[in-house]
Amino acid sequence: MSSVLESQNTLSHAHADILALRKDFPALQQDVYEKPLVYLDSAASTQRPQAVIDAVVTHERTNHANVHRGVHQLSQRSTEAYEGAREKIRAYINAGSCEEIIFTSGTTESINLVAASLGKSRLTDSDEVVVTWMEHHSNIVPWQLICEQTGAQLLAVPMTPDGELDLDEYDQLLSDRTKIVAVGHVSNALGTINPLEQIIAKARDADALIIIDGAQATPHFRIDVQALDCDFYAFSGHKMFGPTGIGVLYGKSSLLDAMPPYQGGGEMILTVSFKETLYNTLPYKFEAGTPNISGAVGLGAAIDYLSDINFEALAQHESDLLSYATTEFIKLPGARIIGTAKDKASVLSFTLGDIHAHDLGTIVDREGVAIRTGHHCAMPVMEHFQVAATGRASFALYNNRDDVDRLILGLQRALELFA
Ligand code: C6P
Repeated sequence: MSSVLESQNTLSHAHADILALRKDFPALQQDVYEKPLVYLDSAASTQRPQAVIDAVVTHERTNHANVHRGVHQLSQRSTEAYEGAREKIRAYINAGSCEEIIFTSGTTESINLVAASLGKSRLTDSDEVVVTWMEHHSNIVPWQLICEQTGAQLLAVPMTPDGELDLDEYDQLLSDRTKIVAVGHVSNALGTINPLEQIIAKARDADALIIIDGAQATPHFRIDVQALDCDFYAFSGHKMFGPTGIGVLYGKSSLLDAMPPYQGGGEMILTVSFKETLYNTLPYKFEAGTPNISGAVGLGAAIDYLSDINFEALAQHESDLLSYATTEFIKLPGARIIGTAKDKASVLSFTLGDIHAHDLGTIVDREGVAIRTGHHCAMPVMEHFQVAATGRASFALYNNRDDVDRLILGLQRALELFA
């Protein structure tokens, strides 16, 4: 009994620590329209803690030079910082080696890299690629492009009315023609958390490679790529408290080694001649040109920041926010939640009567509350739910119940205006 109490006390202490994190984010300390800013658009991009801002500024002020190219002091410092960030990311997601961590500009580029390189080398017109109706366009269009080029077929797993993947249909779609399964960990438009263990196990049974779009998972969960046993995992720095223009593709080294380069240029080669060009070793084979060095350093600092967080307390905090927001939202007349999966990350996607989502967004913005409105780059999701657009409030570690109250007040204001 006392150990249960002890662990509850530890958790409530850790929860208090989560609530205290808000002060680390300078952008959240400002007013907009003379009201304190409430930022509920973290699924589009999270705010950055001071530690990340400081790391980027320090790098730009004192350590900037190109990486891997110079013998001089600044180039060495810059290379150390850049490679240091790679090692932090490797350790954080438990990848086997730094060869498996490719820096990209973000999730979009990571998926395009796999689709172009793996697709070109592996797909034929008798093969199939399986995605889902829940995907962000970044995990649909790159596959459409490579299927057009190779003649492979693109199939999509449908959703249930709640916005969960229909796993029976997934079973039906898998066959010995399936070469690649590409699926999101968490839906940006619905918040649905997909049962990756089952999805990956079924892909393995079909002998298909599996790539996970983790853009919306990394701000909420600690990822262990070896425990997941996925082949590729893609994510973006700016959705996990790091800078924009930097992201990661994790890939198993045996697969990356066998894949052709994605882009040609400096850094990705060992030797170049008109007779023969030899490509660099991993991960550099996939990092053509001068990379986003301070972006990588900033992402390394975001990883340091996340490493200090108690993820059990964070999960409890975000689940409390989502259930409070859901309870308060459905009291409003005309409230409809889009996406009611059993397992959801802290995303509330909704419509309110006949009020257009863009009007809702504009009105709540005037009340100091930032939400996203539109199709969220997930048009098949909108088609499934037969809506043109939704309003989306997405919560991160720095939000609290007061933020939810301000959102509800803003939505009440919209109802008054449209009454
Ligand atoms: N979703 C949103 O508001 P980039 O732009 O490459 O960092 O991430 C693309 C991307 C890929 N997959 C998922 C699941 C995503 O949510 C996103 C970005 C933002 O929902 C912008 S559309």
